Amino acid sequence: MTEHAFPTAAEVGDLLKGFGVALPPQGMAARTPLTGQVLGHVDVDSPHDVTRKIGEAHAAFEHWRNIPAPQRGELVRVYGDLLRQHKVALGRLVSIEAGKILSEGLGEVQEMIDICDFAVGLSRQLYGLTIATERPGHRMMETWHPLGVVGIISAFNFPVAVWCWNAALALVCGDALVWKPSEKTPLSALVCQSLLQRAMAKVAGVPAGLSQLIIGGAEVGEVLVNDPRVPLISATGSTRMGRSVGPKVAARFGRSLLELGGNNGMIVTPSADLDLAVRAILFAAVGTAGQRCTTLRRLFVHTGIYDALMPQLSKAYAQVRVGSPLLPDTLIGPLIDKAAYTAMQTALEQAKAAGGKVQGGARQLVAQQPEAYYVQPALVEMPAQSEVMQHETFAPILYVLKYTDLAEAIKLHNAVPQGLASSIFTTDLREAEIFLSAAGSDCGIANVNIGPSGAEIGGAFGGEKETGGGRESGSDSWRNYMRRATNTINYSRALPLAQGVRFDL
Ligand code: UN1
Repeated sequence: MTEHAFPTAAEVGDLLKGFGVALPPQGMAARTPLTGQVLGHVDVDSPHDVTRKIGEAHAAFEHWRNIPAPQRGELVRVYGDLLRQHKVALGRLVSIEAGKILSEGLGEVQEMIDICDFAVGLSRQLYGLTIATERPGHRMMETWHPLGVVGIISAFNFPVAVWCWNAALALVCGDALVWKPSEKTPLSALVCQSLLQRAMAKVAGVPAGLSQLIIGGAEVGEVLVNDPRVPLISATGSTRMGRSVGPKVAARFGRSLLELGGNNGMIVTPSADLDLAVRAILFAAVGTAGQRCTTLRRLFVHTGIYDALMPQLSKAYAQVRVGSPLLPDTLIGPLIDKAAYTAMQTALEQAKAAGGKVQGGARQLVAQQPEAYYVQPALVEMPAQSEVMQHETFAPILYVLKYTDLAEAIKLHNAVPQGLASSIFTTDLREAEIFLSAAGSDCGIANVNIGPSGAEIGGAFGGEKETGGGRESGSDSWRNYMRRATNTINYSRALPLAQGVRFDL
């Protein structure tokens, strides 16, 4: 395999062949944001195909739910091993398809491996409670059962890890999978699916239709979302997408697990370790070219340290290397497409109109890659938290505001519709604890002395308000993928009724 800074269709074809994936001559175009060029084509599913695939997944579920959970874990263990073997090639494909730098592409595959390990352990720990009953000679308990077919809708920015958070847990929980990846990243989805098929073939007793992949646009997702045979839809993407998906699933009394937009903030207090803060800000704000749902977008800096922090930050911004994400020195790869670039420029214009002072934001590598959208990250000093800061613009724009009082900063921090991730930089115990308290950050993720992004898989991941309320990945998120039955067992010879009710003939 020849490795270039800018991939060719031939290189990607070879890479896919290594995974046993062959592309058809026609279909939906798969592009790379590194050059904007078409890498190949993929078959698109019709609504009829989607309905059939859901049926196949459902039939597989009816078999899979009877397999003991530790044996289901064996499938995930084998899958994790395959991911270890193929980490480098899959990480590279993720970089090529999503535009993130190689170490982040590899990191994403590592997240898959980590969640597989987590799920394997979990396959022996799907615990229910035993509950004290008020009746003599009775026992009460909770049993967790497999839920059914889980529909997974994933976004371009984490094209493989977020699917795997869902898939690894759902599989050990006894569910079948139907995955609709972003139309922008079909190739890495084909590879994940092909590797999972390989794992399935290695483990005895796995039903053939257990994992289905559906490729296409919103019309394909719509069929999945509306099908009553899919009790859970786990969807990651924009708040706009969630607004469309959530009510449709609710209308048929399905469950949804939504991971939607973030508008993540950080407060830097006077006692903060500024060197640490600058490094954390840089990674959180410009990593993945500002295209993480956890990307740092709003920075609140205390007036007492503003003049010390801003020059350091500004210098760091000027030094960031933008270019091919496949080169080892690059820190920022391209935006996903032209629409992302246009949205970024529109937001910067709005910020300027609201009195913002903008550093950076210009397009890069235009002559070399005219069809790709590389940008210098933008640092924007704002006079107030104006309208543009209420929205998530999926690009590397960091808005900076001054504050004087922590309570006021927390209030501003929480005064946006989204509630995903947040952080405070402080060495003052009181400030840290206030930020983490009930009256502090209103987000699903609240950190101290680390940025808002780059979460480990062990914690529950997700956020409040317009972020959608879902929690996936670690902690007890597995419960989303199972149904709970409360069981009361009478082992006495009497029939006492609860609450002392009498009903004797
Ligand atoms: C996302 O952007 O959809 O915490 C997920 C993080 C990553 C996951 C981001 N582990 O930044």
